[in-house]
Amino acid sequence: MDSSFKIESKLKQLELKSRELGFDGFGVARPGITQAIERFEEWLRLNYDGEMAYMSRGAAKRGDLNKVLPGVQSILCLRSNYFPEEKDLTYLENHDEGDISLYALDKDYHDIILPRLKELELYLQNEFPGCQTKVYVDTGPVLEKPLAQQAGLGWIGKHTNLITEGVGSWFFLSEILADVWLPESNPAVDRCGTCRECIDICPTQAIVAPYVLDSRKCISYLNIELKGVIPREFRKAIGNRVYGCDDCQIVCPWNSFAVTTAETAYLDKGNTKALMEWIRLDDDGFRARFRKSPIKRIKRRGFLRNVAVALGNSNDPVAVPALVQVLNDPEPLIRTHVIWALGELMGPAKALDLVKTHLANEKHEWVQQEIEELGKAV
Ligand code: B12
Ligand code: SF4
Repeated sequence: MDSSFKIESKLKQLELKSRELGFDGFGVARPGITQAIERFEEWLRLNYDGEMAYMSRGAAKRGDLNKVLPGVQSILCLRSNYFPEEKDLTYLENHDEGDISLYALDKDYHDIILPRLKELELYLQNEFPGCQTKVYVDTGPVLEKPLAQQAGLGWIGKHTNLITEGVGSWFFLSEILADVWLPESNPAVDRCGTCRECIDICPTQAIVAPYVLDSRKCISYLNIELKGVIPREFRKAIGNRVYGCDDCQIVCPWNSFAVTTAETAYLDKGNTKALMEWIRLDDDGFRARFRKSPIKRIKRRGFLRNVAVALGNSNDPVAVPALVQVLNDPEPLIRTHVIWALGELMGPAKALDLVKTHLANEKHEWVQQEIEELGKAV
């Protein structure tokens, strides 16, 4: 068995290796996070996961990491800064541009982080021959935030993102589970204090209590995770956000410490954000533009659904002809939101006339319902 001195020195080497690979935060947690698991189960009971079935499907594993990696003793938690540029709430006034969350401006972080994580895993396996490991970034059945808090990487803020003192919250989390014992770090302490900026700014009141998020109301859920129709009650509040939402983090005072990432894969490469161009994207155009971006996940139909909502919120009638062009789109999800957008821009009576001429034989229930709603507003 290794002496504790040897283990400490191996841990130091691992941390150095992680820095070399571009990780900017490193710590070790034990698998037992009882209180977080209880809170997670309560969150599921309240249906705050909405339609993210993978959250309840993976609940048993999330609640017991032994089911993920038998004999797991240590979780190596890692932080990766993605902060590309300063952002304030004035983006909301830019009605002809769609807003993409800072984490998704360029390359997909899963593709950037996973190979590095695997390299670090290999390094760990060489240091501890025969050890069993698993690596995850975002998509694994792992409660990443409470583990990272235990590993001293930061505390879960009232907006429910992890915040690091002197760093902020613009980073990704990832981890290596291992069946070897590594000395654990000191957990981070909550420094939110009396601040409630994130709760008050949230456009949809999704932070229903400090530290509690009802995903069903969060714009990041509505425009990324939700596959179907965005409930009408949230469409105005979504504004021009077409992928995710950053507001609760923009107003967080701890993010005044954020420094630009050294990782060029996350920087804004100056691609167009013009809603009028995006609404015209066909399948090939969408694939070509977003092939390497996390946005590919929501496919053209999800993206154009969001673009239609943003155009509906633009107050700019110039968008009407472009929207009419996709009124007959084969995807009912797109047709539905285009009808809503036309109602917002033209008024319900004119929009209804137009829609009736274009979609006289409409059969899909989502679209029929949207036309009905327009009729009710006349
Ligand atoms: C599901 C999910 C979502 C859902 C739900 C978010 C959520 N709060 O859970 C949606 C789609 C809304 C979402 C949105 C976003 N996400 Co997300 N998401 C996840 C995912 C896959 C699981 C999170 C989870 O387990 N939720 C379960 C619930 C129960 O957790 P929770 O809300 O944090 O609740 C905990 C605490 O708040 C606490 N708690 C509850 N009550 C109380 C009471 C008190 C008094 C206290 C102290 C604590 C406390 O206990 C709970 C359990 O630990 C993780 C990746 C992963 N595998 O972990 C990424 C992850 C959390 N997401 C991430 C990101 C970047 C985002 C967005 C910022 C993206 C964007 N810009 O649009 C937004 C942020 C929205 C927000 N305000 O949280 C990052 C966060 C990085 C960070 N700094 O924390 C993660 C870690 C992905 C990654 N690998 O980097 N996400
Ligand atoms: S991401 Fe946006 S909608 Fe979601 S909790 Fe934060 S401010 Fe609210």
